[in-house]
Amino acid sequence: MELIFATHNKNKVLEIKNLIQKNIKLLSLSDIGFKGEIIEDGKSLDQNSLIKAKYIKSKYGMNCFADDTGLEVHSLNKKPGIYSSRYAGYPINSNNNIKKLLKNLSGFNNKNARFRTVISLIINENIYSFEGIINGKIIEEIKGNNGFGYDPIFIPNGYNKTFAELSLKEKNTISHRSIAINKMMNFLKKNY
Ligand code: ITT
Repeated sequence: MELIFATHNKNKVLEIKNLIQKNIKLLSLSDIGFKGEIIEDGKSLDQNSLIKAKYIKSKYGMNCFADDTGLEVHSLNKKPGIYSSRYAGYPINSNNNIKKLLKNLSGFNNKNARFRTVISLIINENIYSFEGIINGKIIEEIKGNNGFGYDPIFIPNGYNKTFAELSLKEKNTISHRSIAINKMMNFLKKNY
C-alpha cells in the first residue's frame, strides 16, 4: 500500500520512517512534487490535520495522512497549541518560538506541558483519527542538539534529559508522534 505523508516538515518524515511497517510505501510531499502551502485555518489539531490530509487527498486522489502537533503548556492555557509553529510570527523560527515561550512562562512555577499529536488518515473515502500525548515539563535553558522545534526545552516525565538530548531512537520509544503512528499502524494491520 502507498501512503502519502502530507507534511513539509522533514524532521517529521525522518522520525516516522522507522515506525512504518515494511508493506507500506511512504511517499513524502517532495516525492510527489508538491511544494505549495496548505492553509491551516482550523481551530484544533484535529481540524488542521484533517485539512492537510483532505487537501492532498483531493489534489492527488491518493491515500494519505497528516500530523498536526502542538505543545500545550499548562500555565499558558494550553498555548502555543495550534500556534506552535508560528508562535513568534513569521518567518517561522524555532529559536524565536522558544524565546517567546520561555518569556511568557517565566513568572509561573508550574512548568508542566505536553506534546499532543493528532493524525488524520484518509483511506479511500474513509477518515480515521489517532492521538498521541507525552507529558513533561519545560526547562528554562536550551539543552541538546537533536530533534527539532521545542525539543531542547522539553523534558518528558521520568527522564532527566530533554527530547533534544535523546537520540531519535530514544525519542521514538516514547514520543507523542510515535504513539499516534503506532496506533495508526496497528489499525492498518488489522483493517487493511
Ligand atoms: P506540517 O504542517 O507541514 O506537517 P509543521 O512543522 O507546520 O509541518 P505542525 O503544524 O504539526 O507542523 O507543528 C507545529 C510546530 O510544533 C512545529 O513547527 C514545531 O515547532 C513543533 N513541534 C511539532 N512536533 C514537535 C516535536 O516532536 N518536537 C518538538 N517540537 C515539535
